[in-house]
Amino acid sequence: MPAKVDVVVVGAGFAGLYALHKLRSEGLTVQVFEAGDGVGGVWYWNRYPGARCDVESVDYSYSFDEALQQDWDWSEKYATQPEILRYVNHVADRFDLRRNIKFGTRVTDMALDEETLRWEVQTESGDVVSARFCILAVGPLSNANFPAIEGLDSFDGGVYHTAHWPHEGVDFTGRRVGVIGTGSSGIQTIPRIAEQAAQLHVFQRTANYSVPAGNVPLDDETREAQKANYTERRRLSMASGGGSPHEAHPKSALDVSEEERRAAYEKRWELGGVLFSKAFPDQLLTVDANDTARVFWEEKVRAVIDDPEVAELLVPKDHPIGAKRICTDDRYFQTYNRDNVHLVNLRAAPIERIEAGGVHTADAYYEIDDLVLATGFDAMTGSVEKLRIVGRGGETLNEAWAEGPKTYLGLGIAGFPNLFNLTGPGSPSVLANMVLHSELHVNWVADAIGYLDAHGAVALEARPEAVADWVKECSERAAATLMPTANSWYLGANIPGKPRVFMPFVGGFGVYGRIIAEVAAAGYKGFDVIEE
Ligand code: N01
Repeated sequence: MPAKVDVVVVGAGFAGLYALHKLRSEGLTVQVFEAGDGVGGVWYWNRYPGARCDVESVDYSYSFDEALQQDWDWSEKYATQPEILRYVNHVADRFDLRRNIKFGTRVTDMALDEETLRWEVQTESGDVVSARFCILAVGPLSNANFPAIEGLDSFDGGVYHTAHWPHEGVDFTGRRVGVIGTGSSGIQTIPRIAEQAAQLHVFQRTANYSVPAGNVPLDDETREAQKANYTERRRLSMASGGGSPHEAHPKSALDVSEEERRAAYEKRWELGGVLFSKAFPDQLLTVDANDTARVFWEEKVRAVIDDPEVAELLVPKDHPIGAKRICTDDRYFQTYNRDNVHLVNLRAAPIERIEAGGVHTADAYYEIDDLVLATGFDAMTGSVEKLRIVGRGGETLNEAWAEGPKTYLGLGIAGFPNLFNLTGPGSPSVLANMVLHSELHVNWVADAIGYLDAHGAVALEARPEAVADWVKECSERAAATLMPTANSWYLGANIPGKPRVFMPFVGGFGVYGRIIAEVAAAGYKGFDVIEE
């Protein structure tokens, strides 16, 4: 491995792999470090049964290479984790990416040399590399949240976090399984575990909205039609709110007749997937509009749950539909009709402690053989903050972000020149299709590097006032929606002590793309372009 490179990239998921490919194609030397033993990032780690993407496979795939998108055949509308991992591995081989990736290697430190404006990057394995640019491609949902439940360490059986699933899989046949958590991961895995386990107890703290995924196999005709239309599909995606070619109903949910509204929701319900939360443009803007979707959802879900008391517990009461990431499922609510599945309401009786053989809640004891933690992530900032990044004046990134993440356009951080954070706070991030988002960010960074070189400049650094304005703009845009009204991980609400700041840019993927393009076209307005 060279001691000096142009760019160090941290992470070999979708963003890191494309950063390597793109920047290497521009003639730069690139070194990628990846903690896992293979490519794929979140898709490398999250191997729990039922793991599947909630963005259509045809959209959740790279657009940068026409031959790649024409050659690859997705087998289902929503790809499973194994299929996505096969795809990412195919991309790594096809573009010969592995030779610049060091696997099984966690970056620990990044320190700025204020004289040269180069970064010294260190890894847990003792590597030390000097880089002009650093790209953080660590992913917004990669730092698993292990709940601080008393006695968890003393549990005798298997403990499996959905985000760190054993590669060899887990056989729950004949076992008494407990699942803690009913977010997207829990909701996907619970039906699959229920099919295998002898008994399944689901420990639910907060009920969640989920819609049927509507997954179907793709036939040749559909694939051909999609491929024939790929250019247009990508164009629409790049201009869209969330990075896939979706158009909401043109009118407010409140400006249409009951019949028309119902038909629109019915259509989205039949199509399946997360876009149910975007059927009407104002669904996430006013409670009245949101209520129309919520009531429709509730009617649909209550109808498939046999026991009305269980249904009552499964219907969320505390947040508007879509204000937390809406989940998608394959017969999740129907799973509670099975004799071997039991819902435990932690709101009525919280978990008090875990013992060797089971879980104690305030009013009962449950004998459990295996525990599944579907307890999510320290999202958006968690993986960045695990690195010790020291910028100007010896300030660490964690100090700079003590009150919440502060970026300009999500990409630049004042005091940390030439350090680019991809798909994180201050960008649409988790609200958009992460593959196209990664491409958008990497292309922007590649252009920025090209601009610096063309102008004989050494570094790009966000100005403090641009950061302050962007943080304000992001928070004002969020406040104009219902999004901050839920206790979601978008706000850091799931991690005790984390500052409560709405982290993603809610203004839409297409709008964001235009903003960052305009900044670049204006000579990187809001950034200092530092000359030698
Ligand atoms: O995590 P989550 P996730 N005691 O944070 C509960 C993406 N994703 O891994 O709400 C008891 O949503 C917690 O309860 P509460 C997607 O963006 C996508 O499921 O805090 N319970 C909650 O129920 C998603 O939003 C896909 O009260 C505890 C659950 O654990 C994001 O990843 C698939 C607890 C955590 O839910 C995160 O989803 C999977 C405790 N101490 C993930 N601590 C697809 O593409 C936490 N909980 C389909």
